[in-house]
Amino acid sequence: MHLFSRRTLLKLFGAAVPPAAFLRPVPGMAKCESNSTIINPRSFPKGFLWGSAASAYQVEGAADEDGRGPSIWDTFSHTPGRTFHGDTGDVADDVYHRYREDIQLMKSMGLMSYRFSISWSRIIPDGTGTVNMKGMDYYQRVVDALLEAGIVPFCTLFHWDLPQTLQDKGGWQSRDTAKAFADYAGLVAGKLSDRVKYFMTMNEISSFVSGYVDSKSAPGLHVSPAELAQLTHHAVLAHGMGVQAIRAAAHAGTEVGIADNVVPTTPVIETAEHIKAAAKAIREENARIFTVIQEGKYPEAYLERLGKAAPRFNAEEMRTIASPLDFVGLNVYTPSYVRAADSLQGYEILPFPASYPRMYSSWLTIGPEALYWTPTLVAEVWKPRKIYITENGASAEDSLTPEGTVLDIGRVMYLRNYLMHLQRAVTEGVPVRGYFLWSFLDNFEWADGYQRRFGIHYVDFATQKRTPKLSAEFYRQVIKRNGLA
Ligand code: PNW
Repeated sequence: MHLFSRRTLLKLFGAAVPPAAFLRPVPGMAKCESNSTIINPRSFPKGFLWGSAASAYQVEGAADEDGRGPSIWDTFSHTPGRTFHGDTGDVADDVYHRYREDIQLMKSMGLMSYRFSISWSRIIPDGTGTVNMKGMDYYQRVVDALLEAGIVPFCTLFHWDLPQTLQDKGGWQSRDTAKAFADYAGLVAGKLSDRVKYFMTMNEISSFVSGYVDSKSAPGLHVSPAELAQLTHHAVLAHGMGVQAIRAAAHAGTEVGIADNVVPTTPVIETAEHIKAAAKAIREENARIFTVIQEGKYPEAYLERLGKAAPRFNAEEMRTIASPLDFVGLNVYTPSYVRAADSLQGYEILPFPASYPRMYSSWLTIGPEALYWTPTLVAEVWKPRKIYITENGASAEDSLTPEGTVLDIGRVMYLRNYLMHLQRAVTEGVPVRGYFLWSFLDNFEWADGYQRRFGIHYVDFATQKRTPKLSAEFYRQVIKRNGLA
């Protein structure tokens, strides 16, 4: 199969140029006016949505309040030895009580959109059955406060915090969990879609299913490859059933998508052969999640590789999994460098050398071009209607200076370079409509606890005081200028 036309390949590899006038910097000035259009070599299209993202368990706290039931992350973080320092999300950023002030802070820096997630067990404490209206009311208040501040809410329905009661019944190993998720998703969409236009079913399926094969995330189990393939199938099925339930319950005009951390295949050198290899790799490497959601079938190579461990499925499930989406959300942090190989597969993913530059998480290797290539290849291979970058950001070992500021120039460096590459993609016509920086506040970084900070606001977890970092000022300027210069 030819993924690229000759013309596209030439565009990508030879003359990867948008209209020359747009690209050419104007000597000595950042901007020049022409026919009343601002030509700025570093700007984004008018209406580009600048946002920030967070998730319920990482920021809310109030773990035991107003009828919330426990989730697998409460259980996991309270199990000795599971998280750094024994940290939990019991209090986190206390956003449950402080959301009004935080939304004011968002407004004051010009943030246009906020991506938050809903804690399933706050709304339905046991995962199925009785609805906890107090939990629902909290999200109603959050949405109202966002709208009042002129901030567009983007709502994720599942960001890893499965109700513990459902885990006790098998969690994602049980197909019933998919049905429970769809019921919950429909319920929330019915309640919020009069004011929330954008819903994402799930965040990073590959990350939360990894909790069934490693000890670093909830539920911290060790299942067989066959069981992993089957439970991952249940998760993508839950996504598809969720899409249908949201559409059935939501007001007209509601847009539905997913936030996925696709394997971000990036050609190691920008030549035609490596670009082609990266395009092949993005389909194959995302076989069990993004590819099946886009195409409604598992690639042959994936099923062959698994052999007897392949998931069981039927045709109707496959149609459900591939329910059409209004947008796709991509979480992009790192590159996976690909080069062409003389093998049946046609490509190989290169390992990172030990000395490769990273941010303050061992997995967070730096490769700004990932924010060009991931949306570019996704657009090329699957042609989604719209793309949002639903997460991008960096961890750092931040500390307050004696003057009480945080000079996180590492994070500023990271963001500036990644955004340059996003701008490159958008300028070439890749349909990216917005960007959500992870994260507005330092927060509970899962098994890494509070040690690895991702916020553009520093949080003193003893006092809950928020202090803007230099990166908050950087981002404020990006938003204000709708670009990098
Ligand atoms: C994402 N990796 O997680 C999540 O969506 C957030 O909840 C999280 O806080 C954020 O990124 C920063 O970590 C990831 O190992 C965690 O490649 C780990 C990886 C990727 C994403």
